[in-house]
Amino acid sequence: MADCYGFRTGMVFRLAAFVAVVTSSITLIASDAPARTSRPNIILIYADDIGYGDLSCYGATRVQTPNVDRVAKGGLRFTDGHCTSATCTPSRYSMLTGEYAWRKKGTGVLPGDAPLIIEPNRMTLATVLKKAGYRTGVVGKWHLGLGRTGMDWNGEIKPGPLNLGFDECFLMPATGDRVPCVYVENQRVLGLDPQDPIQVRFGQKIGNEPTGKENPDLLTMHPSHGHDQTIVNGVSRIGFMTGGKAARWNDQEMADVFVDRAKSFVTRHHKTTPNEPFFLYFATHDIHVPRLPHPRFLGKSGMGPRGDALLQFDWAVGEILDQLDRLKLTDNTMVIISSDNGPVIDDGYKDDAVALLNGHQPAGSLRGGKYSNFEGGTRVPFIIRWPARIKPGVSEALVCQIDFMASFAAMTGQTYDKATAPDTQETLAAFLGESPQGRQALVEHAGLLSMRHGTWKLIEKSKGPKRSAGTNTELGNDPDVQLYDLRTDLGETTNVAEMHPDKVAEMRKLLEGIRNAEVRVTP
Ligand code: NG6
Ligand code: CA
Repeated sequence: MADCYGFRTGMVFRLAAFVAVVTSSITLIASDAPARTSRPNIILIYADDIGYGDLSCYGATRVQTPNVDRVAKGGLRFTDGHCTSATCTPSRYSMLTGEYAWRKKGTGVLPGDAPLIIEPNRMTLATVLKKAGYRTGVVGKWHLGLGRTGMDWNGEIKPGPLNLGFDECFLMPATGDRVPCVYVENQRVLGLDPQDPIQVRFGQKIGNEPTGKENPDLLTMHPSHGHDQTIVNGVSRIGFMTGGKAARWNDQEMADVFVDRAKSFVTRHHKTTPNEPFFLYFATHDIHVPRLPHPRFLGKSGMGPRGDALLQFDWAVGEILDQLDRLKLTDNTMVIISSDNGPVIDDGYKDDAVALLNGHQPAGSLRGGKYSNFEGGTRVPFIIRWPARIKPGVSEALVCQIDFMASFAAMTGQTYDKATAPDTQETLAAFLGESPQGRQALVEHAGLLSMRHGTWKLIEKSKGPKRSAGTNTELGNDPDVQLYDLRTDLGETTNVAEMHPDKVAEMRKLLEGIRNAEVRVTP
């Protein structure tokens, strides 16, 4: 941890020095407050592993997602919208903190017993909105660690979201395929029997419960790679747990449970504090592995559990939309739909996802997917609907989830802390469809850092493997530097680095500047 803080402090110091020069020593940056600030309700629906081509409003034809399409039709659909990273934890970290996760060690995909990786009381997206008078809540997948190292899951689970600006939380602590397979409501495991305490461990077995490796006969879904440790509900997971039997989730009911919680958050705040806006961060488990949607979706997509989970995600979106309609909140609620990384087909379980794809292209016309340096890693569905303010349409602006913090601060007339949120940029006009210009530049993060500048894309040299062994994703590694002109080559098929040495040099310099935090690129 000492290293980690040393690294961060050094970076923040250099950045702060730079910011001080350009802002005449103001530490708390007041966002350029628009003449008229507004406080719509905000529901951020954050999917897990849904790719650029997985939704019908982004061109999918084998699967239909009418509820997501409803949001796209009534809002702004971005064709160049990004998470920051090609996996979950770093994307969520960046979105909530306004800092690129790669600046800080220990922000890769976390085990289920990881301590909270965002410093308690640090300013987050939720804090900014809370300062603006919002009621704030998070429902669903967290995966940013909870408590401190060695935390007892049977006691108070803290620090967590309640120390980061959220008034309430209802969580899956890590991922569906990682223990502990229990829900955490505020600071406790829900439904825990004190006579049957939970213990969780990664790396080494704990307790005597069957595992996928030792007892494959007990499995109802088999791993294809990894995922052979404690068996919960017939599915072996990553990590070991024992006890907490009464508290364990039922995978097939998970979407219903999260949707109920999300809806009750909305209803409660609408009833009790009708004059205050709310911010709900609703992070679904769908469509991450293990894909075990409710039986009512089984077989409905014709594409196996992955397609069925997509239908379940779409249903969840529809439930939220209907609820807003019923409560007459639609007009002044901003609904955002996006995803934490690109798509993956076989992510570790034999669920026929590859065999039943049936021509479906989860990343659309992009190359790569989850884990990849190609665009498929971070370019994801990105839709914002706010009927009272946003004119429906399609935007080609380069936008990123990391910019919610600065942009919503501007929208609500709030400040945020530039020293701890160095990478968030105010792109509110792009989010609202009032400008075709989003960011000029964005660092995309997978195994490497890649640079976007306008429609150019630079991928650093790498001796890494071409494909990931388990998932078979094209990772975008190449011993030569790669430059793509996405305007004419969205699928990153033709490396034009040799034809444009000046552009390569310019983008490398830009990337180095941002990496060393000596350059700020303003939108
Ligand atoms: C990988 C898991 C994968 C998934 C991923 C995290 C194996 C072999 N693979 O390590 O199944 O859980 O981590 O996904 O264990 S994410 O969407 O939360 O980033
Ligand atoms: Ca994910």
